[in-house]
Amino acid sequence: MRIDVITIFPEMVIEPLRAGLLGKGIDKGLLDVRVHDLRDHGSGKHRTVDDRPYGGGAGMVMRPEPIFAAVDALDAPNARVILMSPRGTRFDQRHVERLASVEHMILICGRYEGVDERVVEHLVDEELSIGDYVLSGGELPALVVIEAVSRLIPGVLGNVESLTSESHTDGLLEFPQYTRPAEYRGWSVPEVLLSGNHAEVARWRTEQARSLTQRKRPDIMHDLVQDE
Ligand code: JF5
Repeated sequence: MRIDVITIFPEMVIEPLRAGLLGKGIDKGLLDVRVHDLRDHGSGKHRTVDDRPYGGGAGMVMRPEPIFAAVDALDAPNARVILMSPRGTRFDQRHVERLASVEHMILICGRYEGVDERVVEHLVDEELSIGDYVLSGGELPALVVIEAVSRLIPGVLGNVESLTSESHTDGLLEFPQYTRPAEYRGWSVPEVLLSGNHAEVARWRTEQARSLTQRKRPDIMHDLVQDE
């Protein structure tokens, strides 16, 4: 998989990519992430990428020319062009699974008050939001997309087993986990987990996952029942 990121803060994206299993996956060549400075396509001495909004108002808007030029320079007519933006559709594990089979994606990180609408209309295939809160730019959202998608690339995750039982893969939250000691400050690990009865353990975990999801994320539970 190839991912190109277009941003005015390349260092904000490059550094976090080096950490952990994602960094190892990149080192191994399992995915190819390239980060590009939008200012390379900016205008004038200050390599300007924004301008004042037509119609007036506070703040600045990202100009179309640098963004189109940055995407054109990648010479990738078949790549999926994604804009990280608070007005996009909410990014969830279904998006992750779909994007995991995309060969090449280009992530554009918005900044300022927004992006010229012609970029959205004529360049972008998809707008994604990671949630309903205000951020200064799409850089952290782009990292969220990269991390979530790269985990599904074979070999990026060390332990394949941990993938299959993970939260949100079967739609339920993960059951509670415990490790040693069996008693800590008087708080005991549930007896069943020490029993060695694997069938009992499996039953307990399934029930815990269901009740936890019902209690903490009734919205997910509702979606699951709808899909059945
Ligand atoms: C942003 C204009 C982008 O990209 C985001 C975002 C994604 N999910 N939630 C927020 O915000 C940054 C700001 C202004 C485009």
